[in-house]
Amino acid sequence: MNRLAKSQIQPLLKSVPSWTLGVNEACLKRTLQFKDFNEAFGFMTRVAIQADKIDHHPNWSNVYNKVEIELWTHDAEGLTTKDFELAQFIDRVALK
Ligand code: H2B
Repeated sequence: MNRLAKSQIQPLLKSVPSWTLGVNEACLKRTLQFKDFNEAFGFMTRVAIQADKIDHHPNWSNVYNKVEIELWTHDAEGLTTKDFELAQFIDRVALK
């Protein structure tokens, strides 16, 4: 899968307004805060199951109720459409 060019990324970003771009369009970033650890880990579990299903995994960290996520395609060394698909999935899970 090919790394997206800057001109391709800008319109796709509109579909994931909660995400910001890393330096040099290297990744998509989002920080989420939940009520407590149980809610944060439940969210991570739902995302992890989907990530493994589509073989596309987030770089993330968790401290208590906070989850910091960075998405990029390691093989492409940048962003691909798979990152935007996973970001959209994460946004849907976060709303529940
Ligand atoms: N996740 C992400 N974010 N980027 C990848 O390039 C990637 C992945 N590659 N998950 C997959 C796994 C690859 O390593 C396996 C072998 O399919």
